[in-house]
Amino acid sequence: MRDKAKDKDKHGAAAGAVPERADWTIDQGWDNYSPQDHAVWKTLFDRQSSLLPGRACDEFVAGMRQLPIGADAIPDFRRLSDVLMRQTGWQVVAVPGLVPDEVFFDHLANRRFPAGHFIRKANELDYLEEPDVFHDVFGHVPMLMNPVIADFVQAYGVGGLRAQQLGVLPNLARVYWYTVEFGLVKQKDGLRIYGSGIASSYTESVFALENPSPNRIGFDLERVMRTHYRIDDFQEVYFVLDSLDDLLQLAKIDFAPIYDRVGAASELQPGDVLASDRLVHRGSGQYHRDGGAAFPG
Ligand code: HBI
Ligand code: FE
Repeated sequence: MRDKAKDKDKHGAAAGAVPERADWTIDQGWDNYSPQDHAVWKTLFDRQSSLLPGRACDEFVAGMRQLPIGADAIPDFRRLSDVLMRQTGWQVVAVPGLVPDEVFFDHLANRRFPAGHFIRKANELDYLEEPDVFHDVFGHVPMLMNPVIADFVQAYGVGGLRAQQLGVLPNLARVYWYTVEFGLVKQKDGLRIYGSGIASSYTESVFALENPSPNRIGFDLERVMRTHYRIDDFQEVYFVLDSLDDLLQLAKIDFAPIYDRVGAASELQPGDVLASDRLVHRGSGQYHRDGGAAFPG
């Protein structure tokens, strides 16, 4: 799972945080990372690198292979941006943590991916309050090397600014959550991870693909827009694309009539199943019925 909601203001940024710059970017300060920081990165990197083969989608593996991302040190965003810019026109900019929605959307709309500059502590490897450099760089950057995801995330930024004005941001945020963060995709050799929240999580990389508890449902835009999600535990449902190219259609259609239809429909709980759902796997729901994660607090 991703970040547990801290006391955040309505946009998600740490309540009361004051940015250095209007766009909330900061210098990554690569030289300031301690040996402990790099050691935590190595632990996380080595765990995922042994876990993801056969679980991460081909596009994730291909993107990672072309990037200066390795075990021994937290990557330098300037070197990531050099490669990313040539491949899909994106760059990685450092931020202190969650930034206000409109700041986040403006960066994405301009192909700037805001990545947390900090890394979690050794005693909290599987518990994230906010996206740190491992979630953002290991999880998101390899997928931004893929042209379809690169276009889709930029379209999300453009769409986010508009959704805010239309007052339908929660509906659009669910689309990002159930794709870019927690999406699964079908491959010839089985279900694979493309969502960054899963790819950067040791425990959820297994749960999302192999645990019998969650539902796995064929992606449908309106269905996803209506469906609440969990921020404090594994997801109760994962939506499955037949191909990443299915996201290209989403970046092209006009969401306004869809927002209207979704607004008139009932909202759905994460564990709900509809007769109209294309069920890939009907979950038992056992994990969440048993109370979910054993995380404190
Ligand atoms: N800020 N740095 C950062 N990373 C995020 O993923 C992020 C954010 N601010 C807002 C946000 N996500 C979500 O609230 C929007 O996607 C809706
Ligand atoms: Fe993320």
